[in-house]
Amino acid sequence: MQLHGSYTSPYVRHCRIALQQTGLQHKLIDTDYQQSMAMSPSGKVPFLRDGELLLTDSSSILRHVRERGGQPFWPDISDYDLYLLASTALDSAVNLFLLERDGVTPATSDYLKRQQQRISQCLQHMDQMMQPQLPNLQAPFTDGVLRIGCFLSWALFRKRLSIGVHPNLQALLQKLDQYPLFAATHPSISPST
Ligand SMILES: N[C@@H](CCC(=O)N[C@@H](CS)C(=O)NCC(=O)O)C(=O)O
Repeated sequence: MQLHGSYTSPYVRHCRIALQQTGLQHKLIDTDYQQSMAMSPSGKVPFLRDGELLLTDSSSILRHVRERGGQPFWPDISDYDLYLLASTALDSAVNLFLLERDGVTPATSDYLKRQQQRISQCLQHMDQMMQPQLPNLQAPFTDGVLRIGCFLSWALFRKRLSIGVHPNLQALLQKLDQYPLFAATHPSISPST
């Protein structure tokens, strides 16, 4: 299997962790925006090639990897919802980040203000949802928890949020940071560093 992506992408990170957890043979191919636009219809990373199969989204990649690895894929509906909520917040945060690079900010767009509000509300909800689960959180972690962790870690790396106001999410990230597969895929770590 060939996973195309960048070392900083939180979506790619989640797929890399799942691939490591299953022990399936794979190769990560560093792919930039220009290459992904030419090689995948969505023009986004990650995308995965497995023989003839092309998968263009981290969700289908995760399902494929878990199924091939004989691991359960979202057996719990609340965990699935957390995964989707974290992905919604992450999509909005990446969107704001990339637009800001082009000089477009919420100051001039009501839609982008809504994106900001969406991220805050998702964070608040995830923080509440995590409180009762915290004592039982342990490796290898669910896909919902891994997605929240990949989102938070990326957002902190890019200085998109301060986590102090979300103590349960902070505790979740601390636990994940002690998990070797999570720690080894931090966005600051690329093959050249
Ligand atoms: N729904 C996609 C989102 C992937 C995504 O947004 N990837 C970003 C990198 S972190 C990207 O390639 N963005 C390129 C662009 O928006 O032009 C997934 O889950 O794989």
